[in-house]
Amino acid sequence: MTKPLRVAVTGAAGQIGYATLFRLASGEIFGAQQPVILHLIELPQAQGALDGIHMELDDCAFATLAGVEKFSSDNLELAFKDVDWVLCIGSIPRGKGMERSDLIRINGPIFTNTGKAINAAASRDVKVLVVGNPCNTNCLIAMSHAPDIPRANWFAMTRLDQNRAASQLAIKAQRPVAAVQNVAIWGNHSATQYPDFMNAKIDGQPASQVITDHEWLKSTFISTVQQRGAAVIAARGASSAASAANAALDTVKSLVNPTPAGTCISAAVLSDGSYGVEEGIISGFPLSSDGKNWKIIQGFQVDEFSRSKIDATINELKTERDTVKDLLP
Ligand code: NAX
Repeated sequence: MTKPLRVAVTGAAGQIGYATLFRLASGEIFGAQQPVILHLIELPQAQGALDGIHMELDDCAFATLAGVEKFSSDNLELAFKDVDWVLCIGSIPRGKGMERSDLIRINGPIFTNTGKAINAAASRDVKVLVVGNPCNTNCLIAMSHAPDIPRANWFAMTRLDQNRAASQLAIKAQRPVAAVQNVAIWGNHSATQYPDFMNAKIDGQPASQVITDHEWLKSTFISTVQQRGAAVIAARGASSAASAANAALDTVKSLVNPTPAGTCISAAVLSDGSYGVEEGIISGFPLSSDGKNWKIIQGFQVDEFSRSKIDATINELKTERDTVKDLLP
């Protein structure tokens, strides 16, 4: 029998965590022949909710679900024992009147502990996807505290931005979203991110040839994607949940399967200096995977307009890194 994969989800009882678990258990992400053991991790006060989720997982009778284990976040070494994947979703969301820098200071220590525990207990080949915001900088903190885990195994989530951008281009071009490919998200998962229409393709043609309203591409398109999270909150009264869970699962699927030629995956990874992005920060790049290893795709066009947008979002990431300097070993 195939050895089960152990997949840990922090914040498992939260709205994104809840929307993630059932699809992880169903066989959709790792395949119908790959058993999965879920490690559900929550704050001590949310353990009751995990019991309910466990019942629901049992009630789905998923053939690929080989086990459910529940853990409190105050014993992370136990929670991460031998795990192959960690989805770091649990964190404190931004409250009213809270600045981004306040959030970094509140959530930063969570990721210090997360990194240390992953380093101590997880599989040596563990892959980590950080969703909890500010996800790029939280990923940097956790990675910095896990010196024994390869740097290539750390990701922060920009896939929701990529999916949002692809949909906006499809709507504008009046084409199905499947016709839109190669959309990169550069920099930070924040309102400074740069959704790159310059290298995007629609039906294999440059998006800027299919969509001739270049003013729309340079202004409305970018700001719509940058502000989409806030627009969902304003309309729904709660932040993106199912779409965020979907994006986390899309990220995992895209990394464990080969990337089709002519397309890219969007995720934030440790910069190696590609495209002039300062080394040592976690930035969104266009990636491709062979199903095991990924690389930053080279050769994307970066003109003066894109350069200024990329520089702005990288500057924000540098500021975030400086805000948490004392949390980086
Ligand atoms: P919820 O508040 O619904 O759920 C968070 C859960 O995490 C709660 O159940 C809480 O008990 C738990 N938690 C808090 N601290 C924890 C810790 N130290 N260990 C384990 N669990 C802990 O938030 P939700 O809507 O699920 O959002 C989760 C995170 O995703 C937030 O930080 C949010 O900002 C971030 N997002 C990131 C996105 C991205 O694209 N990267 C988009 C969606 C989302 O906004």
